[in-house]
Amino acid sequence: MSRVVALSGGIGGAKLALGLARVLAPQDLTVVVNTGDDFNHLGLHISPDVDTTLYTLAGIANPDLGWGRRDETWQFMRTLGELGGPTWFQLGDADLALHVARTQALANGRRMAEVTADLAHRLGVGPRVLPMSDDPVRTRVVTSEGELDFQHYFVARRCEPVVIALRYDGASDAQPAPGLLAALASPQLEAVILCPSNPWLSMAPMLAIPALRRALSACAAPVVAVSPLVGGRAVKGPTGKIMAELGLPVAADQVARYYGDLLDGFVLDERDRVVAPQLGTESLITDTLMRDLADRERLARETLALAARLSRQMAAS
Ligand code: FO1
Repeated sequence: MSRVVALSGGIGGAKLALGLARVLAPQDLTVVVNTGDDFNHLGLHISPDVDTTLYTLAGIANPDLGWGRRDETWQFMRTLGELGGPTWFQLGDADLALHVARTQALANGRRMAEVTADLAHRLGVGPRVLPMSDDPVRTRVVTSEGELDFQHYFVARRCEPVVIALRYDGASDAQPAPGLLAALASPQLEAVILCPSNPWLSMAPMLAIPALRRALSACAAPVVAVSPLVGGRAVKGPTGKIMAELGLPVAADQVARYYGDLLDGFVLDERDRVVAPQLGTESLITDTLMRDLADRERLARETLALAARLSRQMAAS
């Protein structure tokens, strides 16, 4: 059973997942990934956060885009455009092969967790990568222009519409992926890390799965979140914009407040130290910007050290 379970969504989360993968033995880490961004496009089942995580852990992620593969070619997309097909969602040639392989496996009745494990193995990814559920959950964005499915909001509309509310369709009926509840209840578990992903877009779909949220609440190991904001702003993506549109102050303590009583600890960026007193939980103040691999490993080590400190406190209390 894993010593560490990390919950991760998009690009920011995958960076810390890589840091954790480099400081832990493969068998000691399980990365649980959001699938609320999944959608069917061109007849393919596309699972962006899973693929970003797989590519990042495999060392083949596109360093510029943050999604898709490095050294990609675009013959398929170019030709599809010439044939009048939709090009708003860019699919590289090698990335396309993964979507076809996954779609084929799912069509043959294999479940998401099993397909993901097989892809991880073929890509040489050591840690276990688990989708949050085998069941469909879809993030829906209620905006001033009506309700949009996630990729239309995020990619087609570049997050411009004003967000009124977010929904996670299917979450209330979804079950955690096979093995996930056992991992969270395991006596070997030493820490649960909520990676620095957008809480409302990438973490919320996972926390909206009732049995998963209950298991996190009941977890004997410390649950530590890493702030996705630096200096009161998102490093990348719409976290700040969404917080403001939801009427929340764009400040790191609002993230800790959002996770609420799930948290035993919070890793706060030193540029946000002013909000530390409002966190309402144990915290570590450090440089959370992950500029390079060394930063990813350092932040992973510091986050695990906070969890270890909390474990000692919990054992002593
Ligand atoms: N994001 C974009 O902004 N534009 C794209 O064309 C795009 C294509 C794409 C293809 C595969 C994939 O796994 C991710 C892709 N993404 C694209 C990113 C994706 O929308 C986001 O990474 C997640 O859904 C949110 O983190």
